[in-house]
Amino acid sequence: MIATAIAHPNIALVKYWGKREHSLNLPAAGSLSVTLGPMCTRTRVSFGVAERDSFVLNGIAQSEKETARISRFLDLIRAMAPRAGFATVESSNDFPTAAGLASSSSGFAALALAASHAAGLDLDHATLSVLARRGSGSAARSIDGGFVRMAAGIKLDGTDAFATPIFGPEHWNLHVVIAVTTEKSKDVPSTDGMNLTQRTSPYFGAWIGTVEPAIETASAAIAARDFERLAEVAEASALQMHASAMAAVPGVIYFNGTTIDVVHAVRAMRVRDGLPVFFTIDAGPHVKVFTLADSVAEVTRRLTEIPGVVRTIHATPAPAARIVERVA
Ligand code: 2P0
Repeated sequence: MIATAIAHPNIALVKYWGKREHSLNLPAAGSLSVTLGPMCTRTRVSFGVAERDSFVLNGIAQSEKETARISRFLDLIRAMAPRAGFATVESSNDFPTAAGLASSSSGFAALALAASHAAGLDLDHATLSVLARRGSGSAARSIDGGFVRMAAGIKLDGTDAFATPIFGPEHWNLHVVIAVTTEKSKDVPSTDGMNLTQRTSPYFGAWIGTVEPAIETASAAIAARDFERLAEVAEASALQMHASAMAAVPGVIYFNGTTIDVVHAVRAMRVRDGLPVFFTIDAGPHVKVFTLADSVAEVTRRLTEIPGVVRTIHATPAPAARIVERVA
């Protein structure tokens, strides 16, 4: 069987940074995100036609190391569908990896959906989100569209650590302008950065304590379409996450000089000029700037003028991951 799935990346408004268990990839706390398009990952999986797993990304056959990560993930599918043999996986992102949009989020969401369908499995929503989480924590959230809440869960087997959509993409016409501050890919992979933070940062416990209250505040702000309230809680979550990472030994610093310049420019736009705008920053130097429809052109113009901003990418809330081709 062959199946092709599409999934969109997501950006967290309340961040995930730390694990309560490593082998099942269980988050230490919840998170809250918005799934964004039009950018997406498209992944085609066929089982049973090859003598080993193969993985082609953006037209390029991937190394043994990259393919091994995919094989370990496919083993989870094969454990549920023993008749599924080796797989051929072809995936493409229609956005650059260096854009700072977590390609692992859309990547493992698309792979979980395509591979489970190709193996003849019809998994329920929670099981699919749990499966995507095994590939990458943020991928659990890209199974859903719109505004999404991820639960940390308390069970040892991780069956309660999955994402749930809280509002569809149509609920709030938020816009995101990503200020790309370098074309280089990041130095410290997020898994390594969060593990080092958890092991060595004296602020890690304090960071974890901020997460659940921030999720409650952000959910209420999204429900009420209260931009100012969301701005406050989202900027705080991003800075608190980075503060805990910077306090690791050695400190994990994802910002470059332009990152800081963009942060100050966003603050000036909001406080001095009254524009609806706030920032968030992930495990890389780019700044994701949220705004509303009427201000997209002005915000984009101002971000583009900042020295060091290489280009901008525009995104809006997008739908859930979906199957687009199925061949028996
Ligand atoms: C997030 N990030 O909530 C946070 C904020 C980056 C900064 O989720 O170890 O690639 O594979 O579960 O999902 C990136 O981490 O980590 C991430 P793993 P993942 O979006």
